[in-house]
Amino acid sequence: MRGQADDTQDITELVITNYTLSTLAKGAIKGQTIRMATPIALAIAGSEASGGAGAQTDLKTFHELGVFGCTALTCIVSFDPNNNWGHRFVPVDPQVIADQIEAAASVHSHIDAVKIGMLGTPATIEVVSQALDTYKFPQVVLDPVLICKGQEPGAALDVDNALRAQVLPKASIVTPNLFETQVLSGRDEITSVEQLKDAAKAIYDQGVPVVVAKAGTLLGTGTALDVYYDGEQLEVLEVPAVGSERVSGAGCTLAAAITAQVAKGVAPLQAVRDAKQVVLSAIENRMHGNAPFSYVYQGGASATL
Ligand code: PXL
Repeated sequence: MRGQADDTQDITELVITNYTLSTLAKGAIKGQTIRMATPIALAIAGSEASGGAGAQTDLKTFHELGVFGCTALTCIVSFDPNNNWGHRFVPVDPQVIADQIEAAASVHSHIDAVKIGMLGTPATIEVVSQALDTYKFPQVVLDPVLICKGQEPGAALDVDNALRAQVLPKASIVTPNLFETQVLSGRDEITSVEQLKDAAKAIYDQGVPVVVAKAGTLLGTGTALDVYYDGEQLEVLEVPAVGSERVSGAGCTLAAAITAQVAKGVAPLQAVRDAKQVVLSAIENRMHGNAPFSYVYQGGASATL
């Protein structure tokens, strides 16, 4: 009976593959077989050559969750094996960033959600902020990576201020880690769940509709703990901690998985719950190489051939 033209047919009998709520609403013509558009997510993020973090991680996460991924690279990070694995950081020319966003937004008929990762310089923040105004993407998930190892410490404050002023107000969801939560909320210290909740509310008060303040394992709860706040719901989300060592790319994976889920039309709280499971799996399947840190792998659970 699937897809037969018949005006008694219920919409639930239609063949529906991947969909977003908006395309479902536009395409749902009673009695027709319809193939819904694949959700598309754009990562505006840095390249991290080893593949454990940044745009490479974002793409793998989108793919794992059935979302078509595209990227606009903001910087090139190369870990330095001869200098304590510091980050060699090269910003991409702002015009080239604008060109990439234009290309992605023009090639695709729709972009359902954008993930913003490492921006790194005030000039990059400026051009990304302009692009958000131009393209008005329906969902913007901001992972507010403030600074990376190897950048000038003096540059940190400029990046922090520019991000807060120009990109934070355009985000639909923001996912700061404990340090970033402290900086964005202006709190001196966050050592308890109550303080984390208070800081999440302070960031929400700056105009971000959904705040996911991540403590990870740092509050000593024995879990990976995040606070979710959307102005109404205040939830403490916990999954079992897998060890206590920091795994590179976990934050990128969380924000990318949230992006993929909201691109499909999943509501924010559920998207964050789903994303925590994705991160848990990526950490359980983490890789160990020659560097003194491990790094997430999103494909470990799904490889079958
Ligand atoms: O995990 C934060 C991060 C984000 N983006 C890029 C990175 C890193 C950390 O190394 O290199 C490009």
